[in-house]
Amino acid sequence: MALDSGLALRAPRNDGKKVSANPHEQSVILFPAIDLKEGRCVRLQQGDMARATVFNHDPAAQAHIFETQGFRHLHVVDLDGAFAGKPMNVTAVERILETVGLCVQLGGGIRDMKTIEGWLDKGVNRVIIGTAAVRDPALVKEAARKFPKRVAVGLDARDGKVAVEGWAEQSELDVLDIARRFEDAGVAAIIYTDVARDGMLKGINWDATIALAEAISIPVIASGGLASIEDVKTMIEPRARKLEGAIAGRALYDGRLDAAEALKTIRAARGR
Ligand code: AMZ
Repeated sequence: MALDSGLALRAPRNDGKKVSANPHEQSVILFPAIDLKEGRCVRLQQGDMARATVFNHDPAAQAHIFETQGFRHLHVVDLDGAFAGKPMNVTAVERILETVGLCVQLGGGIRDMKTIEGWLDKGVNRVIIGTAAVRDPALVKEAARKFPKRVAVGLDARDGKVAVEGWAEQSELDVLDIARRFEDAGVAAIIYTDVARDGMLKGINWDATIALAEAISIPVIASGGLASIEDVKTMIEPRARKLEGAIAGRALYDGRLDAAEALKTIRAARGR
């Protein structure tokens, strides 16, 4: 199949949500996370590959567990890809896509148009671009133009400054400055991760995340440290109304966050 035409790409999966012109009318989304390292499903602490805990040797089986629990979305990160600058866990991602019908957003090592098109064509709903959003913003803008609603930007911050290359490199650039670059570019979401909290179960950095969401018009997804049902309750508070949702990793794997309770809490807030 020709990869140079957006029209040739497979249509995105239906995420089962009513499409609204006003994103704030939509309910928040809890994204369970699968981080891939050497074909396995792991969780890191503060992004450190040396502090990896393997939670499942079969990422597709893990994706199936999340689907069975009632999730409709899935956040997948190719960790080796984020460090290498190119996709590394291709087979594992393909198996996930074949196994579940979830709406998959994928990041890690997506740094050029060919890779973006390749993943979208394979059935990824939304690609996440981190390092290239800092180094090559024109790529993000072009991709967002070509694939509306299917390109998200991942901004991973230490003390408000964006980290890149698997978080091994620290830039001097402010999260807000970078986010503003994409204000009118048609980017679907900004996924904001507090690196210091990631995998630490200390709770999401709500103040920083909400401040970012209030400062820009792009929907923001909170990530890093989601610890318990309390974070899910914060997600549905009025002060978090501009958030698209949040990502849950370790808390789901170690049972601190019960999937059924979390989804019930969100559904109740939605009023059905
Ligand atoms: O945990 C890490 N060290 C890490 C991580 N989770 N490093 C990068 N990432 C994720 C980002 C984003 O989703 O949160 O990888 C994606 C960015 O990859 P890239 O290759 O575009 O910078």
